[in-house]
Amino acid sequence: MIALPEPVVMGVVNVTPDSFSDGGLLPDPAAAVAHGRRLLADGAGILDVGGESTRPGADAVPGEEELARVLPVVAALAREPGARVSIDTMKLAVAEPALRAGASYVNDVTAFRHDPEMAGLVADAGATCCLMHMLGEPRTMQRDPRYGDVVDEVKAFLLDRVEFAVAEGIREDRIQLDPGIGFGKTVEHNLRLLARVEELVGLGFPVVVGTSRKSFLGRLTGRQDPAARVAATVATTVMAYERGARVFRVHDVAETADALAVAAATLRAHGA
Ligand code: HH2
Repeated sequence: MIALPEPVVMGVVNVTPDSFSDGGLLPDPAAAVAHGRRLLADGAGILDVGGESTRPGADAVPGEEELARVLPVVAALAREPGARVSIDTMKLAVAEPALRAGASYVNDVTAFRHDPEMAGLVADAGATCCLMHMLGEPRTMQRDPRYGDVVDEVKAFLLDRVEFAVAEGIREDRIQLDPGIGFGKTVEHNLRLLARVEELVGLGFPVVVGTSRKSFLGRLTGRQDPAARVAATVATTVMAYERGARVFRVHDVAETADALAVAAATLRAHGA
């Protein structure tokens, strides 16, 4: 058995009125900062601050508004001891001030396709980035998504984006990859990507997985309320960790951190 790296929990801090599972819960920067602090105490290694929902059908948010939502939160959380802050944005005009305010990770769900200059920005800042697969764009991505072999197509896409990122000057050890669970995928596509996550791990970059509370888990369990999908989220997280995924983007940090601690200890015992 290969030794698995320590798992990292990326806690979601959505400063949005309309996110699919927690929109409007953090109405002002103070509430968002308090939430971020709680997630740190619960075991988050990275805090992912976002100001624009990417749920299917979501409307785009103007850059100035997105920036006004996230910047005070990024600045305050980056000052917390031990905090690593990620900016969840596809916009250069948001990522640039966020990096200056202390973020050190850029989570771009378009993998630099929306704003290709983001790659140079990340390279110059020496930040880490997450390159995520998405078929189409948030407004339309869930309209009948089709693939030949979803895993092969996601792999090919991610390798292409790695090539672009490296050509723009980003160091390979600053790149992480994400299959984009729920982004232009049916339930079956999501399950296939999770079942075969080791093929993505085989590309040689840390793999980020974000299943948290997503609708395919509701379809599988019958749970309409996203907040009731925590156990389902934890199940996918532990299985993906065992298959080699490294970073888990979740809303429910305490539950996920506990599950991963037990999973990691069990896997260590197997290798001992
Ligand atoms: N999922 C969401 C947003 N950002 N980033 C990465 N790297 N991977 C993901 O799976 C991912 C992501 C969607 O979740 P959430 O932030 O809760 O919802 P919304 O986009 O509605 O704000």
